[in-house]
Amino acid sequence: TEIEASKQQAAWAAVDRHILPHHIVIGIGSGSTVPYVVERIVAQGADVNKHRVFIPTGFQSKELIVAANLRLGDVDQYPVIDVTIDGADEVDRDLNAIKGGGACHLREKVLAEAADTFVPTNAEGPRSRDRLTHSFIIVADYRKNSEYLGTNWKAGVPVEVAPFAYAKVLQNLVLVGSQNPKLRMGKAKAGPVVSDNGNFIIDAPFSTEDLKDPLRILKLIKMLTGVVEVGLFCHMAEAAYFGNVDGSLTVRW
Ligand code: DER
Repeated sequence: TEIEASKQQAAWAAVDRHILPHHIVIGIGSGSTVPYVVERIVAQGADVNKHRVFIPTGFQSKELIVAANLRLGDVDQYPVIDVTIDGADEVDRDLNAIKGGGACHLREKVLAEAADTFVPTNAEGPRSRDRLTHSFIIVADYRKNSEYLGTNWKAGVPVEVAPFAYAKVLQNLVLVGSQNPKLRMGKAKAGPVVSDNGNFIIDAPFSTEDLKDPLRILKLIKMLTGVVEVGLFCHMAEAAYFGNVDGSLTVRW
């Protein structure tokens, strides 16, 4: 389909430009676009991949890496990652993203943040945040490319919560402006979706107006007791690749 072709196009272009021979530790995201990222990395050949280690953002991501016969690593062994490539549910004009459609956004955000390249101020001086280069790259089909968050993605901001606290968090999300937040229920499972971390997911819709300042909404939600992580990735992505319906590619940074 056009959507699958546009996912593949975005993924292949991002790998070709951002997964280079000297990149060793690579974060692999979750969802239906990242399989095209893995296939393109495999196509770079066993010689370059045998030196690399691949860090998953959840069970599905781990299965992808193992099935591709790539070396699996953990973020506790490799806390600094060269490049992380991941999908998104929606991306705005400032490269802020809604993520968590696949209920993997806690580990995704940890790996997105770990993909920082610190350039020290000078060789002698202490390593510092002289120039922080996020090597977190988003790949997505054209449906995700929006001016503002909430334009196309109507399911709400995914919020990972401790199961014990979910009812309180639902109430408090309304107080901070969410319209009709809902506990995410399983489709092929009776009861709520449970994340790879054993937590529940709440989908919290906010108005497009509110989501024009996603950082404000992120801070409001993150401060609610019982919230584990929020599917708003603000000022994190270095670039975003979108495949278009007509076969062209849009790259934003
Ligand atoms: O949950 C996520 O953030 C995933 O990255 C996912 O939403 C990406 O969506 P995709 O299946 O369209 O790639």
